[in-house]
Amino acid sequence: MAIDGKILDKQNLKKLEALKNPHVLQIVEKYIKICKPKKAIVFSDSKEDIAGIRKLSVEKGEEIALNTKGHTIHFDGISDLARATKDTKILLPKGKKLSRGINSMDREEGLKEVLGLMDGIMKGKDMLICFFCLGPINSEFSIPALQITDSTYVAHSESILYRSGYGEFKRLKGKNKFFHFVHSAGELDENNMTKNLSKRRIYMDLEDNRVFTINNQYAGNSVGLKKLALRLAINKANKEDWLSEHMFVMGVRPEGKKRVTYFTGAFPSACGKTSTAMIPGQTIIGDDIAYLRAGKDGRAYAVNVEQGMFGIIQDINPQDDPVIHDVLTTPREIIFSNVLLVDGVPYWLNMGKDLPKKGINFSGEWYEGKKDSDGNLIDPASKNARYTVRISELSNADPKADDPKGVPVSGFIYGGRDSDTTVPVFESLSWSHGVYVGSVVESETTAAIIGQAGVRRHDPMANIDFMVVPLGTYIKNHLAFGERLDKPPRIFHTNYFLKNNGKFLNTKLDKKVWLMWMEGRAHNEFGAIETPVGLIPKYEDLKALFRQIFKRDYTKEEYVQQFSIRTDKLIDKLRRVRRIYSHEEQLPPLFLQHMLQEERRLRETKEKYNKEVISPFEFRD
Ligand code: SPV
Ligand code: MN
Repeated sequence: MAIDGKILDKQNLKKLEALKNPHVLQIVEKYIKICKPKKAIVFSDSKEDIAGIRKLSVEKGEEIALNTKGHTIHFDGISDLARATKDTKILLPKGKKLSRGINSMDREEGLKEVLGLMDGIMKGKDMLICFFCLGPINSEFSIPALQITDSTYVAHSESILYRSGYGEFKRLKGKNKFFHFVHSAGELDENNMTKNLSKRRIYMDLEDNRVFTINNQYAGNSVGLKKLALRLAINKANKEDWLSEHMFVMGVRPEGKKRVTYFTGAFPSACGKTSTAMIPGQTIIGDDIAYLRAGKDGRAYAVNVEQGMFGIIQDINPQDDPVIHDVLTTPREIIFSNVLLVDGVPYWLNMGKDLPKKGINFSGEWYEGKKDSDGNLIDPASKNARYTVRISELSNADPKADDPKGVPVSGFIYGGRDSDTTVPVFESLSWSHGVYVGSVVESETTAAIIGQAGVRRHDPMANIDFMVVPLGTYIKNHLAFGERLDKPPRIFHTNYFLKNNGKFLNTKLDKKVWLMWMEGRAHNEFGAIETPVGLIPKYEDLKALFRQIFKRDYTKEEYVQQFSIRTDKLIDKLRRVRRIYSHEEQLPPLFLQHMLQEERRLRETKEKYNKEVISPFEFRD
């Protein structure tokens, strides 16, 4: 091989050659030539290699060791605290088209630009070459992934978040069936934060199953296997009849019943996804990304693509999230990112105690009252500050978390952040209606994406940011997936954020009741009331569940406030969604039919009852 022995020494070369994969060698050779690192280091799946990544990250200063054993902290920099959607583009070959609003550019042009910017980008740095596996190893779901990066933080995060894939690459027997990711944090400042943010680029090349991402550190942009691989997998899944989704996977375990019912759930960022997967008494398989395939028994099977969590830390306190709080405050391998650091201790927003008035954060030295260059006050910790930890560290990890077969899924849950339109929980009328329900998810934006917070945004299946195929194709694939199954999952929709006069109508804990109602529905244990938008719970069932779970009264007034059907608001939402879909070519007729039928049902209902807000009790006759 034509790689300079000073850059890739014999020992490292041996590890690469042991994979017996010419494609891997070619890729490494190519990017050593382009990025010009000082040295290239190959990481295998040995314990020493994996532990070595963490050690290197602390030595290089990309992470700082904290007082608690195993804990480290990393900062991304003030303008790199979330996913950079504007800088993220799909490289489109000539003649191909995507849905409106999906950021793309000509493939040839994009490749030329990004490869140009990558010229010498690793000068003076080490190139880290790591092998991971998306999904459990040695399974129908496995996709091997090669990560090339100059960031020890990225490599370390991936060693926590993903299963080691060195063995998977050996199992490839020389084939090129893997994804690859080339990342560089670019030049770093004195605090080890990316300097050249104006040259931040995140370019997806679907043709070659590869992604280039440069001049960034925030994991949603830099960690190839997370949202970058999700995009490549959506493309692959849509060609191969399976699903790649922005979904948690969890085991629901109703008290007193000896059973577990698996659910997956898709929610836009910061809309209660992780907190649903972490509801006390249940078990978690994954909190962010799932692959789903049709099993031989006619059911849908899901795996967690990851093995760790990159969770939002804001609001985690001993009362609301006891399990995670305990994990975050005891010794184990954890990376904290973009929290406040004071004397070796991490602090985050709403952690249940007062925060110090000065320390180190993503802006460097921080003190209360510090302002950014636009004159806005800088928070002590980012609203999108996160923790990275292995799921196996959690006491509620599901025993089937790594099962190569996956788990059979009984229900999908879609949810958004909606203050005034949809009820807290409902079930779709059928699989195809459920696909429609998922496709019209809307959410008020949050801090997980750079830009304005609080704007209503259409986010089909909470997957819009990662949509690399036309929406019509994606929806068609969903419809077909369910049609192939004898027992498709039931599809539910939740909204934890309904308000009245600015006040939330539900507590954070209420979602456990909705979850148990959905679980019961999956076993035909509860009836439901049919409304124009879907099936809603009966008062008696919720009353009994609130009593059983929280030992509290659930009043008829609460029920009416929460589960009334707001016809005008729902028609407004339909109008917004219809406008978006009117630009879409090749939408499946069945999907359009559901849209029209739902609007007709809403209008007829409004007319029949001669009012716009209809109490759930009125639907009973
Ligand atoms: C999300 O925002 O949906 C996340 C975090 O899970 S990120 O890695 O930024 O996508
Ligand atoms: Mn996510």
